[in-house]
Amino acid sequence: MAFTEGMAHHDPTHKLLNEASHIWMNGEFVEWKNATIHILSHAVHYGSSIFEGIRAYNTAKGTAIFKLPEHTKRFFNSTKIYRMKIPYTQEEISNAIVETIKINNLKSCYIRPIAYRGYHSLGVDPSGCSLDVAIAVWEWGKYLGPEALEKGVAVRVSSWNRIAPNTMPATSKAGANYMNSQLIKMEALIDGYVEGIALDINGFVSEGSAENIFLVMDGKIITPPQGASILPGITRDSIITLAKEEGFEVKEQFIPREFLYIADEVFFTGTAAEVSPISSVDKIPVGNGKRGPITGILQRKFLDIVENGIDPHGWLMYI
Ligand code: PPE
Repeated sequence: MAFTEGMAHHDPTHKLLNEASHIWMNGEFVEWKNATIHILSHAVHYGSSIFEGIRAYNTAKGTAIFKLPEHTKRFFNSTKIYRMKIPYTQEEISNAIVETIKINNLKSCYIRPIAYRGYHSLGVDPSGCSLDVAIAVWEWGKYLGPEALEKGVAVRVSSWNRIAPNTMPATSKAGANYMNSQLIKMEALIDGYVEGIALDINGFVSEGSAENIFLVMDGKIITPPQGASILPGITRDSIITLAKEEGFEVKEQFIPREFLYIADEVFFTGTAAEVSPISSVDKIPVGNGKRGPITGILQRKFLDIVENGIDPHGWLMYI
């Protein structure tokens, strides 16, 4: 019996990739099926890859990428932490992303830039290995299921902690971090939940396997600080800005686990997950178990930008 049995059943997003036509690899477009690497590439053995997740939306005013400069910046920061040098400028990568969307003729898509240590020698020491870069795009639906944004998702607190600050840097979006995420996600799915919430090494709320988390308590919004082993989420940043503009108090603070059970509203943010309400934590309903009013307001604000192109901040880049 496969130890992953039951996951496909519970995971509403479990389906094959929607293949697009071309992938950008080291400056050239190759056909989707030919975008391969050698099995002895360093990244395959030691997790030495860095990636980004970006979305382009088919807004009412045309196709636009959400916060491209911020994602590109984080991509470069993530590599710098690991002493990796991307052999392109941020501008070249941004341009390549735009070109990749164009050549694939997609109106909306998920964008996956990845930098990885390539084929040279094996052994932990990566010196000598190339740093290869690829950019893929594909159509990706609602990450936590078709009804997640409206109805919310049932989550559990993971028995796995998030990576500790002195083990692997959470600020870097490294492929290797997602081994921890996979443990969190698989455990949740096998137990019938849609997602897991990891606590940090000190027992405070950290984040989901691939989402940041927010709580609403007595009209105030709180979210874990950078020190709680979170990825500095770009959607998280956007939601903090939007919430403050709406007049809400937003505090970044360490959050004890039990706040998840007594909060009026809890929601996830992420590029893939967007703004997704959490309906229950460990089977304890959040509020009345439905999307809360403040989550609703912030979700609407976010969707107004990416769907309707109402973009006073200039977060969209039309292509
Ligand atoms: N935390 C983690 C661990 C994380 O992976 C993401 C994004 C976030 C927070 C939210 O960050 P941001 O997208 O900048 O708002 N996760 C990406 C990968 C998902 C995947 O399954 O792959 C994403 O949402 O694109």
